[in-house]
Amino acid sequence: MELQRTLILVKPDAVQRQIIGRIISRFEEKGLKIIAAKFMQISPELAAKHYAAHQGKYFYQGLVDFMTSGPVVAMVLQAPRVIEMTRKIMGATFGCDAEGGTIRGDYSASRGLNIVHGSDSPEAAEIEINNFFDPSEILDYDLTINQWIEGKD
Ligand code: DAT
Ligand code: MG
Repeated sequence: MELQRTLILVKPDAVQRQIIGRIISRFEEKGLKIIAAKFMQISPELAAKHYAAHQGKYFYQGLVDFMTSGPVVAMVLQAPRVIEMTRKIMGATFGCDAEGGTIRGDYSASRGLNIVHGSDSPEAAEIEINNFFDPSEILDYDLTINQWIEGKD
């Protein structure tokens, strides 16, 4: 199957709550391959690019303020259908609505402070990954356990 990539951000609320490891573990435990990762501060310019689709909405300024309020962990994950899988693992947008068993359902009781970002389409993923990572930071190594995760179909 065709490989997909997605941009995942462990948001400032998760960093402050010291649950970075637990959030990354949700994706690792699923068997998804991390091909880039860094601890970084999002600038107002980068936040504006990343959330360009939400510019003008009532929550936009609060969202940018939140995302630039402290460091995040940015990652690129790669697998067939990784966007669909990560969106399911993350859960509904608002933590207060998200199902138990999802990251947001288990860790967020808020609307906007929802722990994690994941791209919502292949087109968005390509733009978002380019916004956050230089191609030299993406490492497409061989994960030998993949034969036991993806199978042959
Ligand atoms: P998602 O993060 O599930 O892709 P989104 O792209 O629609 O959701 O929105 C981006 C972020 O903005 C989301 O994670 C939380 C915040 N947000 C969205 N809609 C909001 C609203 N109505 N009120 C407050 N924050 C909102
Ligand atoms: Mg989104």
